[in-house]
Amino acid sequence: MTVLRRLIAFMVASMALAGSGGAAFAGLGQPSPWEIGLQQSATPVMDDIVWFHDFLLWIIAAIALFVLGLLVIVMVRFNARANPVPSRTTHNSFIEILWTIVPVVILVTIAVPSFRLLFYQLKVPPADLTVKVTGKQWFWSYAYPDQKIEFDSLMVQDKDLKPGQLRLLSVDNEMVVPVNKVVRVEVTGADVIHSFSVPSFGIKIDAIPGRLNETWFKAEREGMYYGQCSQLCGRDHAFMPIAVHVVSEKEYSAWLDVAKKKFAMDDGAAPAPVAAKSDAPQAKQLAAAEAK
Ligand SMILES: [Cu+2]
Repeated sequence: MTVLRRLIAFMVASMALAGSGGAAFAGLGQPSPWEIGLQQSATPVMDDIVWFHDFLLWIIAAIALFVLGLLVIVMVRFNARANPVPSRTTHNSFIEILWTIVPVVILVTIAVPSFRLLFYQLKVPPADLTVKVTGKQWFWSYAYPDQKIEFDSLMVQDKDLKPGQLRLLSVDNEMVVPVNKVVRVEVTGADVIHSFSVPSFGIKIDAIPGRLNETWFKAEREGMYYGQCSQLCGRDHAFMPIAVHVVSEKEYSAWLDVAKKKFAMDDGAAPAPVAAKSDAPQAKQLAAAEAK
């Protein structure tokens, strides 16, 4: 039995090491070298996801250790040498009831917080701000319908990287949001299916052409948060990063002032018809139809 005890001690020790290492290696808003755990959380939803992940890890570890213990007992005590005359037992009602009820209890224990988390993620609270995100081949467009801003966000190429910018993650125009505000994110695709995902916010939602998906986040810490398209969408799938800059209320309104001039939304007015005069009504009609 000392072998079993040592084995268990070793497993527990390595698990504790992995657990603490994961927390130390995880970056805020971005991946880090040798990262083991999840990226650090910046939203209440991600806090819950991290909690649920750790909760499951303990349950899984306990089950794995229990099964390992049973296997070791069988191997040591019931091998042909140690136990030459096998027992002919085929039924044991008590154990049969136990191995039916215990898994049910475990599953219910997992299901309750799991569903609670699912509803928390899916029910968008009253939002302070709406951002419409459109996935395109191969970049993201952000629109702030209430502020009448719209802009594209393209990855910074390797040769253009400035000090402090991250390869494959930094973009020319970040999505900017104020800290501690509920942001409703409406997500759609313009060409193929993409997926809008920011690990530190605990959000990942498909951007599907012809459909408007909805999610939300409330970033509680200022900083840069990166994500990537998470749905294979073609040649440059790996090169359409997501960068969200969470700033103070003051910085946000300063950014908004600049952005309103720089990224003013096309208000959908029909473009001046270029067709010949006689075709003008037709061209207008076409333009009006397009605007719709
Ligand atoms: Cu994509």
